[in-house]
Amino acid sequence: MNTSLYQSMVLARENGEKKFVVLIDPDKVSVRNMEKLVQNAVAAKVDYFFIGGSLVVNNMLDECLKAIKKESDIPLVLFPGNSFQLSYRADAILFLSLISGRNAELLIGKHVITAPYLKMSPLEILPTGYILVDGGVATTVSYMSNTQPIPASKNDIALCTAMAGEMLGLKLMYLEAGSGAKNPVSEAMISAVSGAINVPLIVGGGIRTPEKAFANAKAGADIIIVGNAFEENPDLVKELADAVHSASQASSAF
Ligand code: 1GP
Repeated sequence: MNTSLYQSMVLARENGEKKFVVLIDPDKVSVRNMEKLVQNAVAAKVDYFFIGGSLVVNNMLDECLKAIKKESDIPLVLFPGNSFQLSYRADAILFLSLISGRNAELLIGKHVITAPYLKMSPLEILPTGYILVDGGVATTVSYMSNTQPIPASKNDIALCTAMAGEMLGLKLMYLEAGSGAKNPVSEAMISAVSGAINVPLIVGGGIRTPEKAFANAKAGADIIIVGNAFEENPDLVKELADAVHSASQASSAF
């Protein structure tokens, strides 16, 4: 089984090197905006694209992946909101288990259905503990998953959830305040979770400024993801990518 992308994430965590991800939701992004976003991402040395959304109802996924591949070599990781969002055109897939929730379908049910497809696919599988944290507004993912997020101030619950996920063998943890969150995950929670696990930590939801992206990376996030902010302004990519990369151990302060 291919593990090259995962190895790059583990190595980066070991070396204190921070990674930046641009999230593209094929349903939300216009073709013009996407072209601009991809060009900006290449220029800003973005590390990965994550592709997905809670709905993705049209057949844009394949088209979107094809269009991005034409313009860049940045690895494409599927971030599926449901089990229909699969495509061999990507390089890898976050195999998400919603471990902050108690919805059996999203802990293991959907995985049973998609396992045979994934077994035959060339996609690198990234088993990921998906941890929803209250971001101050009702989010699509909370509604669609029929689960409650972890309260924003309960660092201990987030920490124990991530520890349990790692003990169960999950290879990445994803602290998620939800797309468009009013309050992104706090640095205190990021630091508590990062210090308690040995696997790479992804953090996203509601990050809009280079200062917050930098602070999250310094607090212990290994991979920072931003989506919503670029739908309004694709030109923010460089500022945010530079902020995250400058939080790497060897770099000077932002
Ligand atoms: C959502 O964490 C991602 O799943 C990104 O959130 O769109 O708010 O940047 P934003």
